Amino acid sequence: MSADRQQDRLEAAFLTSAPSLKQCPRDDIPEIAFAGRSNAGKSSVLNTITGNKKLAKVSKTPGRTQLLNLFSLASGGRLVDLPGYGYAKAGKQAQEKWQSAVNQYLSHRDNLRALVIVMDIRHPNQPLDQELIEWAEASELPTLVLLNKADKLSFSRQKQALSKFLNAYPNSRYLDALAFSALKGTGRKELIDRLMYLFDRG
Ligand SMILES: Nc1nc2c(ncn2[C@@H]2O[C@H](COP(=O)(O)OP(=O)(O)O)[C@@H](O)[C@H]2O)c(=O)[nH]1
Ligand SMILES: [Mg+2]
Repeated sequence: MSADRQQDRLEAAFLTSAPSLKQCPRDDIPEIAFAGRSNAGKSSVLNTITGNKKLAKVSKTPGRTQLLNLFSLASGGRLVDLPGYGYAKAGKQAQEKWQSAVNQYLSHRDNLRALVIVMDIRHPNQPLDQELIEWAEASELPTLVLLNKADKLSFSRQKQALSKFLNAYPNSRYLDALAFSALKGTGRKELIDRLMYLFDRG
């Protein structure tokens, strides 16, 4: 991997979709997983850091939305797009399926290095987000929250939302957050640097 090389986008290619942990490829390459409520902008975030609009198209393919979508980075490492949670129209069964696939992956994937949780900055820290954050903290898994759609708020409101969010977790040692805008590119460079750092520290 290339700690010394500054990157302004992560070159990525679709690797495979897996319905559950069992069908995931061998865990010999470090992975960083992306999670979040449906519509928070997870696909848009992946697009903006990879500079590839086709990536999200892959995860939007009907039937693939309930799958774990894996992308290989040219610089080494993989990004894993986890199925979005909390979609109101998804039935109870679909929600349970999400939970079991995601729980399995998060709990047992040995090459998982970090978690990125995408939230809408206007409605952050919903119950399922909180559950995931508390689980990650207990698991000592580095977690970066993106308060996405920051372009919807003034700069001072963004700062406010960010401190309010972080103040909700005063004792967390593994959590950090950034105001982000997939639309405007806010936080993009910082996210790429942090991902590279998380991969490099192995
Ligand atoms: N204003 C704004 N809209 C965004 C941003 N990111 C995503 N969206 C919009 O939010 C909606 C859901 O985005 P998508 O990436 O499909 O969310 P996903 O379900 O989490 O993958 C789409 O209409 C996007 O265009 C952002 O940073 N700013
Ligand atoms: Mg998506």
